[in-house]
Amino acid sequence: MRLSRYFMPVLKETPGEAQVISHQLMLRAAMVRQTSSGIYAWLPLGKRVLANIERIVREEQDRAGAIEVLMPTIQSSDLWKQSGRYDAYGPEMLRITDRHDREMLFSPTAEELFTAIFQNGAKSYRDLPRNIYQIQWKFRDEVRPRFGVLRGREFLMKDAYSFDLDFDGAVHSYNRMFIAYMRTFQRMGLNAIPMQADTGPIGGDLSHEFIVLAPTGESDVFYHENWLKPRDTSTINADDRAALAAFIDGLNADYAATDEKRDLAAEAACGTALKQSKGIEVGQVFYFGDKYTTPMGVTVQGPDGAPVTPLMGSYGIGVSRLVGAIIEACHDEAGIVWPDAVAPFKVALINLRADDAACQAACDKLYADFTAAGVDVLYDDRDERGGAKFATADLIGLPWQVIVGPKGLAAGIVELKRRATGERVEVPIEAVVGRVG
Ligand code: 5CA
Repeated sequence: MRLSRYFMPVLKETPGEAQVISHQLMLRAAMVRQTSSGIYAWLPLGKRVLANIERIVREEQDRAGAIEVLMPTIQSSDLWKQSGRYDAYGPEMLRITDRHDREMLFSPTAEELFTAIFQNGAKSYRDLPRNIYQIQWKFRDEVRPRFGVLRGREFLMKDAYSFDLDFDGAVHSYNRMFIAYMRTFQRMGLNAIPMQADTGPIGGDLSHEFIVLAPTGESDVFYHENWLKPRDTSTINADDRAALAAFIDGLNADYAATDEKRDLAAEAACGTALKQSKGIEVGQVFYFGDKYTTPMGVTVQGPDGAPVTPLMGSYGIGVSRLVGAIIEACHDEAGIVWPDAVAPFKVALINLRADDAACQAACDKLYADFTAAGVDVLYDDRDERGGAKFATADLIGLPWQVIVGPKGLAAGIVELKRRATGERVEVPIEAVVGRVG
């Protein structure tokens, strides 16, 4: 993409409305604009990051055996009355009346709808276990939307729902999602710690929140310092029930709990290894058995012909919240420092002298070569001072900067800068695509 033809209205000043660094940087880097309280328009750069996060979430869900669907955002109130949540959900639910005076709502979560769709398609024990998910916008009329996309009213969520025949199967489904979450967040460069958590309006008796430590986080969390080291999940075979359960038990042996679930005896046992900090909840997994299937009358025919009530779990990831959470974890004074896996482009190609024919020709060729090699490049071909281009490149935080100026070019050299370390090396112009590709 040529910057001269892109839509990236970066801001020089930090907008006064933004209190936390991720929100400030997302506004300055032209990733989002607020259109109403807690509701955001995603500009091109933000949209690309969102799509990268979505892709990683989708790949790990698919790998864990979950099946993607897409449900509507607007739902009828009928199912919610059946489950008993229509009144219980309270003012966070955005209620809408259609022209025929029917009560509708904008989905804040989708247990009821997934349960109904599943009921409609699953008849026998052979149709279980299944885990069905979507990546879809949700709306919660939060009392205090704040910190940009970290607590929005409209936000993008991955929500998955598992259906099992028995408790052991349901725990295995929970464990599969647990390990998929560890892998998902690790791929984004995050250390998200699974913590025992309260279940709130979703319900149930078993739940973990996945928390990224950050001073700006809204959750107070308590954990054993072992959690500060990332865990290797690469060798776990998620199809092996016993091995997976043993691995997760091993992880949970290290204490980690949110404020509501503190265990003072377990904390005392941690001694000086106990840590306390703030964190951002990027995902949550729940097991709630028949909380929805029983009131909604869902059964399938069991192996012996008798009806069985499926047991359920649900599993959420805050896809749009992750954009902010990653920036909270990955930035410096100059701007964002994207982990490679989610960066909106891999390379910023900076022409220091747009008015110099040789520089322009060399940059045009590099742009074509990167593109041909399948590397996403944002080419700063604007007629601007070098200083302004460097500042923009640092602000938007692409992993690599390729800097082309007349002096180096005369010697066949360009500069390659790694954004994360600031390290700069001189590279022969014909070698640079291979160095980052
Ligand atoms: N149905 C369940 C799981 S599918 C559910 O709704 N879980 S949740 O309430 O924990 O939400 C899932 C994830 O969405 C959270 O972990 C959080 O990362 C994200 N999320 C929740 N509320 C907001 C919000 N107001 N703004 C941005 N992200 C949010």
